[in-house]
Parts: sequence; structure tokens; C-alpha cells
Amino acid sequence: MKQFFRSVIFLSLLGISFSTFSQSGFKNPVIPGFYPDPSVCRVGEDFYLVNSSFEYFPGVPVFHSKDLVNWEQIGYCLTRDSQLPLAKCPASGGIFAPTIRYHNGLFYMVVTNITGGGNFFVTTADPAGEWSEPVWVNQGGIDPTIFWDEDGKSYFISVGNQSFDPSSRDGMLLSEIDLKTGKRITQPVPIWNGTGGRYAEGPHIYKKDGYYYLMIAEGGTEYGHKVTISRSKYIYGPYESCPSNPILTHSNQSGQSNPIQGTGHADLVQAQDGSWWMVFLAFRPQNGTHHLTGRESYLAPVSWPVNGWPAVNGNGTVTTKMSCPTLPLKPFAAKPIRDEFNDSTPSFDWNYLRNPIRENYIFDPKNSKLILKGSSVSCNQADAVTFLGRRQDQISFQATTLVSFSPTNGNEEAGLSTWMNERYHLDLLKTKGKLLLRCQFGVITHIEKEIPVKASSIYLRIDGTPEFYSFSYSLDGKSYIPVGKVNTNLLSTETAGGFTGVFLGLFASGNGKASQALAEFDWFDYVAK
Ligand code: 6LW
Repeated sequence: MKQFFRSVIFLSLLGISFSTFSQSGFKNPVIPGFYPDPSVCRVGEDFYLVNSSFEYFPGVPVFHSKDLVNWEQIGYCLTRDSQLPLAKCPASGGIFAPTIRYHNGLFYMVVTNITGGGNFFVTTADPAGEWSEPVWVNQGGIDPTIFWDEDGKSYFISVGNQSFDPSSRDGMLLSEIDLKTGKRITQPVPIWNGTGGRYAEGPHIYKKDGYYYLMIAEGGTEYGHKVTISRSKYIYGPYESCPSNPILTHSNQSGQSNPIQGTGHADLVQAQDGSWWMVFLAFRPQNGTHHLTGRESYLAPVSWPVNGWPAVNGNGTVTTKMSCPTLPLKPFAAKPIRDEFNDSTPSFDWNYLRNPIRENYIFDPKNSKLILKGSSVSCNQADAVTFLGRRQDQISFQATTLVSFSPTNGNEEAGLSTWMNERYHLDLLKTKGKLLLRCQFGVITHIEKEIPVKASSIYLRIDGTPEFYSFSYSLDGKSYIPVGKVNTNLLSTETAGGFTGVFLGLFASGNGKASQALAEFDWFDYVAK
């Protein structure tokens, strides 16, 4: 330690300031689990990042960081039903691709509710607090972004024409908007449609050294994903494509064996020390070409070496272990393994499916319990099933819960689910007199195992590995009895489709009739393996 301080004093004497003292290396993803379409902004020495949230509630998680490597969730932008109508929204409907920006003392989060009204923004002075009601923007398309020019004008860019049909997108559309009302002041003008890759989307615009840089994603959000960039001296173009496009992709030979795939949908930020960084999404295949943890948030350094065009981590590929200087690292305390449910609201880790029916969730901090009441909605409906889930953010993990549930009706059920969406989920559940391992594979419902169980209290456990989900139960919390295992690829994004990732969910249902039985969850443990 003394040696460290001596070095700092020595560097200071040489005129090298401590703030430029950087450290080397970090791990990708910087935010593991289903946190796609990252967008980032900086205010002073604080960075804020937001993600898409689709059918989950609350919507658009907000993260904070001091170093771009360590992130802590500080809230959600959309916490009220009035901001986030998700009634009956299908899986992977709802909230697509937000942008976060800071302008004149206010944070703006611009986003699309694809199944609930289109493009809007919300604002706040405190990103950890409540955000405003939506200001609707009368420009269609998806992946909106906002940009303020030096002359004070507010520009809005979205992808597509006036419909939400992705097949009829016609590139990045730019219009000027009135910031108070959200109304367009000018007609939308197409400014660039990428380099020919399918699904040009995810635009962000930046001004640097007299150029407007327009960065987008192309190739679709699967294995062909990439980031491309163009620039112009004028905001309306013409935009000239970067000669070294794509500036980030793993779809080429150089990325084909990389454990990270599908790199795309990016945003840029300049740190307080002048360094530039890109946040972007990618996924980690875990079983052949299958991935389950969703599209996650990644980080890479950006330089501007050649004629003012950017280079991402040198050659446009990234690794799980990044070796590059970082800002001084400021890690957060590790999260506890156990959630005791001793708060009157769920922690930020937990999400509901669509707008929750509040009366079906009882938070009982006095007795440290989460009590769920099943409604008539079943786990197979795109509706407000009683469900509270947290992301599977590691490929290998163990999740355990203790539930007390004594249903008197065969329709009543409660349990622990490995959940991709209402069409693809694996449920270890208690119903009248028995424990079931039930698998929903599209239209097929398969009961893998049925075990008679009399006890009211039961420990339910899921172990995840790259290849399998293994289910077990215990009556004493000590010895766990295997129930069955299922191949992970049956639940992957490649199998189930959509834009989300796997959740570990606590649920209850009356399957057609509101349930009278209460499912009392004592705690929930989640351990990365
Ligand atoms: C999003 C689009 C995309 O709107 O996927 O990967 C869509 N990029 O930009 C949903 O996340």
C-alpha cells in the first residue's frame, strides 16, 4: 500500500494527475442477462444506461456507473401503468430500444411501445426517481433517438416509415420536433439506410469535429449483427459511409469462434478524461448455437485513428476478457444470494409480466414473505399471470425457493419456473397433492414427472448448466431429490424466438378460476456457479 501511495506522489510530482491513472482490463458482458439495446449518457463523472424491457414491468431499467465497467441498477423509467400500457401485449411486444440523453438539466428517455402507442419520451431531473408522464411523438417507426444541435434545435430520428411493420422500414428518418409537445415541426426525411445489411436500425447521432456521425446497427439482431457508421457536415446529409464499415461485428471469420456473438445495436459516450467508449448488445451461445441469457450489455474502447473515423477495440471485435486501460474502477458491493422478501416492494431485480394485478401480490415484510394469489390467467396466456421473476444472468446457476401452498382445487398451482415466454417455459409446480415438472414447448404441454406430495412446505430448486436445466425438490431443505432435467436448447431464443431472455419466476395460477389458495414464498436464493 505504502508503495502505491509513493507511486502516486511520484506521478503527481511529475505532473501526471491522479485522475488519469487508469487500470487495465475488465470483463464482458458488463451487464449480464437480458439487458439489450443499451443506450448511455454521461453527466459529469456519472454514467447512466438504459435497456429495452418488452412485456416486463416496470419498464426500461436504469443503471448507474462511475467507470462504465461496474453498473448498479438505480431504478426504472416506466413505473406506472399510465406510462407503460402492456395489457395483453404478446411476448416481445411492448418496449423496444430506448435512448437516454441529458439536456439542459433534464434526462430524456426516448422509446417505442410497439404494442401500446408508438414513440414517446419521458423526462426527469433525477434518473433514480420518478419519470414524467409520456410525451408522445407523432413520428412512427422504432428505435427512436434524440439529438440537440448547437443552435438549440431538437431532432428526432426513428427507423421506418409511418407504420410499425419492420419489412417496410425505409431507413433512418430525421425530423425536427417541438420539445414541449413532442409534435413534429418538419416532415421526416430519410437520411441513411446503412451499407445494405438487413434490418438497418438502432440509430444514434453525435457531433464531433464538425461532423454529424450517424451510427446504426444492421444485419438483424442474430448472428449477422453489426455496427456501421456514416458522417456528414450537414445534419440532413448526404451521409458518407465509413470506409472500414462494419466497425463492430462478429459475423466475419475473425469473430466466428468467439464466445460472444451477435454484436450490434450500440451507443457511444465520451468519458470525462476524453476517452471514447461504445456500449452494445451481444449474446453468449451456450449449447451449440443456442443462447438463453438474452442479449446482454457489453463495453468496448473506441479510438479515432484514421481520418476521423472510429475504431472499436482496434479491429472491431471484442472478448470476454478485455485488456485495455479503463477509467479508475469503482465496483459496487456484491448482491446478497438470498432475497428474504423483507421489504414492502420488490427489489429492482424482480419484474412482473405486463401490468400486474396488484391485489394478487402481497409483500409481507413483517413475516418476510412474498404471497402470490393465482388469478384465472394461466401460464400459457399472453396476459397478467401472477408472476414475479428475475433474470437468469449467468449460464450456470442454482435457484432455490421455499414455498408453502396447500391448494384444495386441482386447477390451483404455484411454483418456480424457468421462463422464456408464455409459449416456452419449464415449471416445477405444486398443485393439489402433487408436484409436477411441466414443460411448455410451443403448443405442446408435456408433464415430465408427477410426484405425490402431502407436505404444504416444499423447497424447489433449478440448477442451470450450458446443456441442462435440472429440477429437484426437498422437504427438509437438506437433501434434494431429482425430479428431471431438460435440454436448455428447448427454451433458447433460437427455439422460442423473440427478443428477451430467460427469467426464473415465482408464479401462481387458478387456471380459469381465481385461486383461493395463497402461495407463500419465504425466500429466493440465486447463486452463480
Ligand atoms: C430493436 C432493434 C433490435 O428495436 O432489436 O438489436 C429490436 N436490435 O434495434 C428489439 O430489441
